[in-house]
Amino acid sequence: MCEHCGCHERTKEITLEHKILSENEAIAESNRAHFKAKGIKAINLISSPGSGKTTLLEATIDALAGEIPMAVIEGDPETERDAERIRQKGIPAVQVTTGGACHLDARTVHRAFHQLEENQFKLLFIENVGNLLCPSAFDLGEDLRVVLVSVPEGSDKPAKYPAAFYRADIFLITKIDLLPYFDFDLEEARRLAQELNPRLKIIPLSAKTGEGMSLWLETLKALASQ
Ligand SMILES: Nc1nc2c(ncn2[C@@H]2O[C@H](COP(=O)(O)OP(=O)(O)OP(=O)(O)O)[C@@H](O)[C@H]2O)c(=O)[nH]1
Ligand SMILES: [Mg+2]
Repeated sequence: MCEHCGCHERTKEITLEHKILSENEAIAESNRAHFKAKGIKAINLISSPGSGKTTLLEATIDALAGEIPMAVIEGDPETERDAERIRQKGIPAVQVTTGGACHLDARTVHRAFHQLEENQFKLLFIENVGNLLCPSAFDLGEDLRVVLVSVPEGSDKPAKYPAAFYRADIFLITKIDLLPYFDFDLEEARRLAQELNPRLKIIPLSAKTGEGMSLWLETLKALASQ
C-alpha cells in the first residue's frame, strides 16, 4: 500500500531532511566556536524580501561606525547589489549568491567568513535570503537571531510564519513611519509573537525616520561589549 500512497518516498525525504539539518547543526556549532574564539558576535537577520534588512544595516552602520567595527555577509538569490550598498558605507561585505536556494546555511557562512577574516571586526551581520520560511530551520552559528516584519506586510505574520519566531531573540517591526497608511495592528503583532515565544524582545522602529532605533542600537552595543 505504501508504494501507492507515496508515504515511503515521504519517509525517505524526512530522513534526508534530518541528515541535512544535523550536518548543518554541526557546522553551525563550529562557526559559533570560531566566532567566539575571535571575539565576534554574529547576528542573523531573517525576513520577507523588502522588509528593510539592508536599509536597517545602512542606518546601523551610520550610527555605529567609528564605535564598533562591523562586517556583513549578504545572502541573495542573485546580484551583488546589497553587498555594494554596504561597501559604499566603508564596511567590508561578502555577497553570497545562492542561485535557487532560499536560505543561507552554516557551510556557506563559514566560507564567506573566511573571505572577511583579514578585516578586524566585532559585529558580523548576516542578512539572510529574503523569506520567512526556509532560513528558520538553519542555524548559522549566530549569537542573535533577529526576525523582521514590516508594516505593509500585516500584523498577522507571526501567526502565519511561526517557525521564524520560535528561535528568534528579537522581533523588529520595521517601517513604523508607515503606520498611518496601513491597518497594521502593533498590539496584535506583539501578542501573536509573544504567544509563540515569550522571551522575544520586540522593537518597533523606522530606519528612515530613526524612530525606535535607539533601543536596537543599545542592544547591539550591549552585545558587542559582552
Ligand atoms: N518607509 C520606509 N521604507 C523603508 C524603511 N526601511 C526600508 N524601506 C524601503 O523598503 C524597500 C526595501 O528595503 P531593503 O532594505 O532593500 O529591504 P531588504 O529586506 O533588504 O530586501 P531584500 O534584500 O530584497 O530581501 C526600499 O525601498 C527601502 O527604501 C523604513 O523604515 N520606512
Ligand atoms: Mg537586502
